[in-house]
Amino acid sequence: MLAPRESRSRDCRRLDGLWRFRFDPGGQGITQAWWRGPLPGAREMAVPASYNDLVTDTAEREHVGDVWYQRDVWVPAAWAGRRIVLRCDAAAHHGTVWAGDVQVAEHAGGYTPFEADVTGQVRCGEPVRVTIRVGNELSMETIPPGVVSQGAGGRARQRYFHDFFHYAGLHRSVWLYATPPSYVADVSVAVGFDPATGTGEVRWRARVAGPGDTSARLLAADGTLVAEGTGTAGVLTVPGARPWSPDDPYLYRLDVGHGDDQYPVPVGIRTVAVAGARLLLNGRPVALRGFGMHEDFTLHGKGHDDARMVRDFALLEWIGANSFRTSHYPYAEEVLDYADRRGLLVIDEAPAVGLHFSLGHMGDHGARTFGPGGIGGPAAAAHLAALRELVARDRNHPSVIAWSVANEPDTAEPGARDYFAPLVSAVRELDSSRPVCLANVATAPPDADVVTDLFDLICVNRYYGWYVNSGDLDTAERDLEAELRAWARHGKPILITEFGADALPGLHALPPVMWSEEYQAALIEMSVRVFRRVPEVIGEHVWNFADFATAQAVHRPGGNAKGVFTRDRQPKAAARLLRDLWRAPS
Ligand code: GCB
Repeated sequence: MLAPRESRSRDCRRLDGLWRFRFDPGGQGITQAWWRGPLPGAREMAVPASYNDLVTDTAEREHVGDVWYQRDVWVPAAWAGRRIVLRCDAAAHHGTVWAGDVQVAEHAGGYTPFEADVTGQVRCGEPVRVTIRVGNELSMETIPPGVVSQGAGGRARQRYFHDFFHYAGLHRSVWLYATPPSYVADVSVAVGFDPATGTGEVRWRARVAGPGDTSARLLAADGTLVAEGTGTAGVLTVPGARPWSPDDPYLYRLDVGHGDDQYPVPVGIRTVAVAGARLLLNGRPVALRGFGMHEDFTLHGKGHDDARMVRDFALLEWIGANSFRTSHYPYAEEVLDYADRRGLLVIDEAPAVGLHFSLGHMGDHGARTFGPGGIGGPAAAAHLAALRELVARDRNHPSVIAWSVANEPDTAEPGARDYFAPLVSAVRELDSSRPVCLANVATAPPDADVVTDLFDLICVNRYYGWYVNSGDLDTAERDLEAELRAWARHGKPILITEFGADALPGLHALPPVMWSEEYQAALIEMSVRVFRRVPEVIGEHVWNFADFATAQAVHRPGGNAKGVFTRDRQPKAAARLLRDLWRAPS
């Protein structure tokens, strides 16, 4: 689905700001048709933002069920005769949208956009009432999964198996935008680059609607025309192409035209491939340095925030990182646009997290994940839909170098193979140009895991020195190396997608002990030393970039403290260590 972008033919209005808002603990909104008039008993709520940390009442912060957002929007008179679209970038985790009295869209999944043509429901020059119902209930049929139960006072409680707070609300912008009646509906771009000749290739395929001619024009960053073609699909050759890379994130622009419509797609010409145990970018081995991150910030929760994003990228540059994983869900499109421009390499992850019901602190010891009563067909269908939407949304971003289909599912269970094999094939069919991976969990080591051969990269999350060998970095060093050498037998590149330790900012200890800033730094230093000894290891992503909110738990003081930056984005001791390691000339 195309992101809203301004062009000579398109007008976009972000509907950010204060909306009328109401909790719906009794689920009356539907029976009382709250969309038919001004939302009864409404207060105001900020969009985009999670609502959870903006309220002062526990039952509201931890509310399970629907909330309602509403506002009146003026439809510009100048939009008469145009196609008008209402789009929601993210309704976490289930959204239903009405324009006036008419339901125009419904969507499951909290991290991908959806939209509706509302031309027939609005009058130009008049306001339209936009109402959005947002639900946050998880089940065994949703991705991620969760369980709702009845607590004291008849209040619903929700339990989930992932280690980040289940924020909810309108986390990203809502838009009203206009295009000509004949328009570009979708564009997919595939690029090629031959390092030997310096020739680039840009293949485009457009879906269009309405009468008109279709064309594609590739422009250099300074606006000069590089190549052009006509029709809904074609190949443009770019002799002497300037390839996109972290050192030089050069972007061309592909203007796709149809009738009077014009849609601009930023294009980076680059290739990604796996060759033996190497990951190649533009034909050259690349080593990944960076983090698993979260969309998480004080007050905003998971609400997209440009200011936070700019700070995060400034810190990534400061510390010498070249990559990150969108753990554990697709991030806002603004983040990928920015990564394209800043030259960050992104592992783009589906929101499939917590598919491991027996995992220590998150689940019930011994519980099965895949099969009756657990994850089965409906969850697989939701997972497939999430993957389709992920690839459809993000495939044109040069920054995206791999798809991660899930984080830490129980891949030691035999049922995991039947579950994942079709999903991996589907992703490959949707996009054959990027490696596919899955972040492996510690309970599925090389001799127990049943899915690794399905993937191009071996991604492992490991906590030697923290959850195992707690406080004993010497034994941790031995055991980490032994396990990585076992994974190396697959002959594939290994990326450590998580390693790290909690550190309470300001807690110091000499010699280092767990929870101190020094211990976190020492564990990271030890781990990196091991990674450098195993040639198949092509990258390291520390868990986590910054401290983040989680569900309340005895081992989560104020949330997860594995950030090398605090939640307000100031460095802990480990940040300085990483800066020295990653910025040192190699
Ligand atoms: C993991 C998970 C991540 C957690 C982390 C931790 O393995 O993938 O979501 O936050 O461990 O800190 O326990």
